[in-house]
Amino acid sequence: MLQRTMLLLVVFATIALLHAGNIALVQQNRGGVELKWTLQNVQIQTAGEYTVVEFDGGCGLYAVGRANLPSQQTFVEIPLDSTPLIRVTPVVVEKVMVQKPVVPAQEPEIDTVGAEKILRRDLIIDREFYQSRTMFPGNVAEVAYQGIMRGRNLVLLRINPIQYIPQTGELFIYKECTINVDFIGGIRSIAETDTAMDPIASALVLNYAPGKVTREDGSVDYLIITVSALSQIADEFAAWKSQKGLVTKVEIVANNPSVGTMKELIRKYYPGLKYVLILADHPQIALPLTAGRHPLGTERCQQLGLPDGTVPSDLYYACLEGTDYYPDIYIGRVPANTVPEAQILIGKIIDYQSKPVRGDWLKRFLLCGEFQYQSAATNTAERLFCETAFTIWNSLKTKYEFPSKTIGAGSSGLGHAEYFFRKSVDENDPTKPGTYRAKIRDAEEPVVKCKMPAEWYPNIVSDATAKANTLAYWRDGVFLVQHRDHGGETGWGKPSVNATDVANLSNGKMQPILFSVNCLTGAMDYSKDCFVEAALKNPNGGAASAIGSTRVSYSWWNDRLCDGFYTCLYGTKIYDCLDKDVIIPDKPPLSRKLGIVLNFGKMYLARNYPSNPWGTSYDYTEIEFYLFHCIGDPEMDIWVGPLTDLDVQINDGQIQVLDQAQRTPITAAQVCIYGENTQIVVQTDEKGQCSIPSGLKGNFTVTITGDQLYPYQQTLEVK
Ligand SMILES: [Ca+2]
Ligand SMILES: [Ca+2]
Repeated sequence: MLQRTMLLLVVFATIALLHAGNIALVQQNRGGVELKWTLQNVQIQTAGEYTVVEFDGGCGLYAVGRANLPSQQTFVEIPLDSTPLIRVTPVVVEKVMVQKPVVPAQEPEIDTVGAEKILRRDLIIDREFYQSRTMFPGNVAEVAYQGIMRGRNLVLLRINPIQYIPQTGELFIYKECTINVDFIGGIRSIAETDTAMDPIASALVLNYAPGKVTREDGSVDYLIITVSALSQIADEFAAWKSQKGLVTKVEIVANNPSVGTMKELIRKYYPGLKYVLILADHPQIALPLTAGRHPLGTERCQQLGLPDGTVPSDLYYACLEGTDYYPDIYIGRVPANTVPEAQILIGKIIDYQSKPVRGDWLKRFLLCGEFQYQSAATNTAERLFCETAFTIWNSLKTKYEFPSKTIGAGSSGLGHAEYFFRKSVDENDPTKPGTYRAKIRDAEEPVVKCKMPAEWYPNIVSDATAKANTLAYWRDGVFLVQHRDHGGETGWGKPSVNATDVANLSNGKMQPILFSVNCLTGAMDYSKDCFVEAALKNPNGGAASAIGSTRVSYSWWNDRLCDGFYTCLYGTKIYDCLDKDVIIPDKPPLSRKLGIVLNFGKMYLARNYPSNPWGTSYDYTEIEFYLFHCIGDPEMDIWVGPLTDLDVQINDGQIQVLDQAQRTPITAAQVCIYGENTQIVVQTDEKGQCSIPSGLKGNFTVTITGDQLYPYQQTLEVK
């Protein structure tokens, strides 16, 4: 029998103090996990006709038309062969009465250029819901989603600590409870997989255990799929990957293979397979349209000039286990139509990885976006674009050089004496979500309760100025381009940099990685080169690889996605998403590999932002998973600063790797000895040393690589 203690406090209040919710792991055994939920306080405010309820780290449920109550989520791993049973034991529950109805969730805003002028959006209210006496959402803890991520059976556990009876205005607030997730029917244990997705699981899974499966020798790490016309370039790329130490295989398919053929081909190599690269543009190898319908629907998609409501996506090929949308491998596409295009695209990727240009361009970070203001308050943000740029700058300002004056704004947004980020509650439109960044909302310095720090104001300039500065800064060399704003197939909203601009950039071999986090700029199936393709196919500049979306994507969701990218690239010790209760263990950088950064961003989004499962088919998180693509090599390390040059000595069967400048040993560098039908991969030890296995004879290539190490390569003759 469970001992149940319930303390029911009745509090009549319309405003309470802040703040935080927290899920903690209490214990785990073979039968399940026990968690403790605590919620210190809840913010309840009246705004216009509505009541807005929030707590730090909480996020609205987005059941469109119904009360947008905050929830919080975490991933719990359960054995592959078990199902979860959730039990909740409440300890402290408080009751609050509210006079005005809790604000109804609306469809989220989209990041498409000009969409506001084209699409009319009526307020959606589910009247039947607001007259109901049924407790909503109904379950204090529930399985929000369940999916398999490469052998890990992940339960997305949602805590709904605020329960609401719409007709009476009663809110029941669960301030403390014990939550058990029992594993029913399983005999296996968790983490029965390899380490390929440990960077993601280690940060996002509450009961994380490292992967413990070792794959068989010879299982393929990296699969390149291409058409026969491009096979020679695929082979050149495979040679580089093999030298680096990945077991790499090229598969040739007939032009425009069926989706089923492609998926079967990939399945042949799973579960050993980690990376897939599709070397061919749409439709030579078509983007699958199997991702279901866009939440906007066919009619509204067509109003925006799109062919229909489909969502073309390579994610379909990465979902190999389960019936879920959690990818099980890292996938990318190099969208070449012809041999010359493939030579440019693959040539840039190999150069980036094998012989990057040294210099200060690796310290220059191009950050740009928009200050989109409210029509009722033109010095206050309507979206989070500018805030997301600020959040990135705030964490990285001491590491890099940033441009100024690259945040574009319309004329009414210019020249104000002070500026504000988006507030948590918009008095002018309480149905629109506010900022989720509690540290911006509450901070005294430098951001005073949503006010931008004064040093940030000068960044806000006209679109023409922002565009000129963005292009000039890019041309002079940057290692990363971060854009968060609106987009269309052939360009950004603000700064209004377009495909022609990036096709003509002359930044030469200083090739950045491009994070184009907006709508449609990665529409590889567009009739011409889309924006991202134009940047990548530029032989004299542009970018080396990118992340971009194939269709219309969502504000707030896209901002969370960016938080995920930077959490992966820099770790929580450096990247602060300014949200007080997105609790991720203190982590160093998790991975710099482009495909891992993308998958991490998506899983981070899934954990921190709910989809919409209440009676509609719209799942905004799912759509974001399908939209965003790695357009380039998923295995490439993103250079995030000047690289460490290596001093390598090879003598008497021993390899010694030192930091050339510091003369200190480099540990955990990957050394690959390749040739004579042999591929040997070893790692340097704490002395920076490793041995060449005895018995080798012939001519080999020695390739030494590692995160932020300048790649080293030499030939080696063993007699
Ligand atoms: Ca899966
Ligand atoms: Ca294309």
